[in-house]
Amino acid sequence: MPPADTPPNAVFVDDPATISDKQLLSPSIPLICDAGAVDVSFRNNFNFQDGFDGGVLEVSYDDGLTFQDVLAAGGTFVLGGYNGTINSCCGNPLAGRQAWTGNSAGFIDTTVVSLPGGCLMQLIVRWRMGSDNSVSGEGWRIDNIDIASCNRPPRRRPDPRPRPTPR
Ligand SMILES: [Ca+2]
Ligand SMILES: [Ca+2]
Repeated sequence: MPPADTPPNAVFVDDPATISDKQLLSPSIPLICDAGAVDVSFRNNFNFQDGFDGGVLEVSYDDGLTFQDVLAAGGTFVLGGYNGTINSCCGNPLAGRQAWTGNSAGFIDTTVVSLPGGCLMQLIVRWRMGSDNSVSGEGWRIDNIDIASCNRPPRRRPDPRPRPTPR
């Protein structure tokens, strides 16, 4: 698989033939009141043992105390959502969950997830890869991560039009 979408590098994790649970966390991002949706986008390149190893995207709104899948948190994939389910047979920590699995055959279209905004919360986004107890894959590469929250400016009232002065 190509090593990076934008040279020289990308985040990489291997897919071993043993049970593993590996995570990449974003910095803790403060969400202010009335913030709009949080959009997370990234480029995704994976080659996992199909259906047995895979990756998911999780989110915490309490500064890392608890995480849940972006879909359980009310997020929606705008592009590039999960493409399979992890088999429950063989010890994968992500057993039974929807995930990215199999071979994407290189970097695929930007994945975008739209997450609910919040008020005075600490948001952390977590990429998490789980593998089961046999058969390795190449792994997972992630590049060009962008996390954006748009707090729309308050609508301005149009200035009153000056009335023509009667003459
Ligand atoms: Ca890069
Ligand atoms: Ca495996």
